[in-house]
Amino acid sequence: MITIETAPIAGQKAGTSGLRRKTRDFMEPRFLENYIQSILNAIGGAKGKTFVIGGDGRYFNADAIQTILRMAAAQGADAAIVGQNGLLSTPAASHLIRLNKTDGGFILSASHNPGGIDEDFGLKFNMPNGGPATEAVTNEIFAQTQNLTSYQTMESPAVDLATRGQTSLGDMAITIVDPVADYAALMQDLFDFDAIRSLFEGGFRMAFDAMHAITGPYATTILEDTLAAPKGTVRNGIPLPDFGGGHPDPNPIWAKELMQTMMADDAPDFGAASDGDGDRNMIVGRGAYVTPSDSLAVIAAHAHRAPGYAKGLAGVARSMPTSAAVDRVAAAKGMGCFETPTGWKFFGTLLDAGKVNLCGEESAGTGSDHVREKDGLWAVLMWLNIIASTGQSVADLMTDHWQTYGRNYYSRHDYEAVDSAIANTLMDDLRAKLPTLPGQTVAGLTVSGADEFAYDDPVDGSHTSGQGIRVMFDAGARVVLRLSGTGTQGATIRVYLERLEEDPGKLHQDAETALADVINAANQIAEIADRTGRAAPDVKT
Ligand code: G16
Repeated sequence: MITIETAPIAGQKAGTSGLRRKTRDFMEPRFLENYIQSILNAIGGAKGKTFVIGGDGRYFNADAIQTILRMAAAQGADAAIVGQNGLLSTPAASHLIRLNKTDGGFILSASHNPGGIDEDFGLKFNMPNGGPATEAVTNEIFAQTQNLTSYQTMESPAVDLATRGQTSLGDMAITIVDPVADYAALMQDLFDFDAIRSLFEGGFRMAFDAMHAITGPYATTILEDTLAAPKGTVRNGIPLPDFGGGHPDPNPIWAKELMQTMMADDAPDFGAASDGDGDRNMIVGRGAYVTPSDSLAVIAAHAHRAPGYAKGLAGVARSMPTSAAVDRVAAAKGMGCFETPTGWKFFGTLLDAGKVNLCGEESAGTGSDHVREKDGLWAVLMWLNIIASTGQSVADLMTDHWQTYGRNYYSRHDYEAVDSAIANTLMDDLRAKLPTLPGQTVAGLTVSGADEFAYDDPVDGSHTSGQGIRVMFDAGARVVLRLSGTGTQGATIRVYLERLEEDPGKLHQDAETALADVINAANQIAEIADRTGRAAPDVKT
């Protein structure tokens, strides 16, 4: 073991999901080492512990893993379980942490952000329950980064990550595992693989866009090799360090080719995509895009069709900016329903306590208590199971759903790379005028309430404030504004727009049209165009 003197590096503060920075920042001397040491200090050291380690394969993934292995071995860790070639999807890492009852895991990913030496990299620590570090641990890691004076590592040649099986580093045992096998077995336990296989054998056609990212090997093994989907169902299935130069974010903007395929006359029956690290998903039927909020609601309504959920759901949870579509299903079916801040880490206590077994977010994340992360392929398999069990198309499932529960029209507008000072002032000024808003009529909508979301965790009692500004209008309309916690450049202002429609004759409008008044109200209240100088958002999803 060698001890290297260091000094705190400013700003090593985790955002919504771990530390995300430009790759070149992570490659600066001591940047990665400082953060790893801060994690190890925050969790009481590495001695005697076993960690899962893997990432989404982006540029610098393998180098970062070697650094983690050296530091863990030098500091007395017992064992490490590493995905072959350093690859593990985020949900597969969560599963391995739980399956092997380890002390947690290091996941290397900046999720849906682009990869490459000039793009983004990230690192997060997951807890022994398989879920992202809680707020308390995250805060402790940050505190450690501010007081660090040294870190411990060792000198050693690089560990061979390409060969499966046992190896070691110093006294630490290392197992290099197939990244896919255990995860695929878990999916087989949860879903009716025979029914889904029959669907494909009957000529059902699907297009899955892995976006040159981590889900390629998982989707190929499960969909094509196990469920008999035709070869070529999985597109862009080889993970690349720069994701082919793309933006591996599964939404209609960044998965444009898939959207074009699905909107064409000869479209397949079903389309789906997943993101850089495999925890996000996009669901699209022939001519029918499903918003993440609607997907969550449909899954809540139909999950009992999958064998792993046959007993029904105890409860559901959604992040605050996610639409209330799932709340309507929960109310109708008598399930518990929870509203949490943005970030999967806030679902952990509810899942561990058995209060909920389905969670979802507007940011294309859906998952259940099978792991403690959102899970892209899980959502895709759930939809396939629902389609196989109901015999309905995606479009028909959506129509039925809206007729039963009403439709929560929904859209998110993102203003990216805004000057941070301008974005912060916009939010500060909006916060200051919240008390004056109720009763005012803006763009024809009357404000019924306005506040800044704060959360009291019903399980561990922790309090989290400053989680987004919400303005509620009469008749089920709402605007939420918050600043993204996952960007690496300036600030991203997210504007979440929603309106409930219960008139059966108005369930099939274009969302932007249906939300026109809400969009106008948001712009007037927050003065977005004036303050940012942007006439329109950069991304609408
Ligand atoms: C992360 C979190 C999600 C969150 C999303 C968006 O997703 O895990 O819980 O909803 O960021 O966060 P923000 O609006 O702050 O950018 P991922 O897929 O990037 O890990």
